[in-house]
Amino acid sequence: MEKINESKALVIVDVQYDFLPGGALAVSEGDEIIPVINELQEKFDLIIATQDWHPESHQSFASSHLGKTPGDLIDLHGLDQILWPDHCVHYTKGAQFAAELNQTSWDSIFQKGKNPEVDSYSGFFDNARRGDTGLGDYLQSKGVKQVYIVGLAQDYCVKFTALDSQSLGFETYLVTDATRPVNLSEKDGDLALNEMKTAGIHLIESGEL
Ligand code: VGL
Ligand code: ZN
Repeated sequence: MEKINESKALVIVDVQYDFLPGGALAVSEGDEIIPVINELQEKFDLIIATQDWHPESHQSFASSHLGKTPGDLIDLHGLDQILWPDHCVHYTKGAQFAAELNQTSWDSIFQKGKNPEVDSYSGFFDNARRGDTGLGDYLQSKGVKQVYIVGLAQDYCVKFTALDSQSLGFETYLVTDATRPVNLSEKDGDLALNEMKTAGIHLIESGEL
């Protein structure tokens, strides 16, 4: 397959067991994107993965707050925080990448969510926009101009990664058949698509690449 020139990077967001069917924070049909991503990878010379990587007792976990359950909303150090089931606890199986996902051509992995006091949906910055994973500088140092985003979940980590990518000046593409929403509310996935489109992110299908 023809490789796209090197100014393009593929960013694979959080394709980890806890976000797949049977996982702690399962995205329905999340597994269906894996073959699509594997085929897409052949078209990129630069491939990056992000990995949600939380310590036990992360403050985004409902279990860290007495009397709270997943889906509850709290104020966490001044930021709205949705509380999640325990997920992607570092070094556990749930935090591992799906074995079916081809990892042989990956150039780098950026972990996020390590600070227990702040959640981190984006692969670039934490939700307070203080912590920086280094992904932006890394892409810049490689001469990347266009960033293609795939992975989970469309309405959280994919959306915020795409919005940060676009705001950092990368021409950003969301590959819509290579992502799925968690849909805490049934319209969340569609709302996320609209939000990304409004921000100037290109919505494309894998067949267009
Ligand atoms: C994610 C909620 C909490 C995601 C990660 O990868 O979309 N969502 N942590
Ligand atoms: Zn998380």
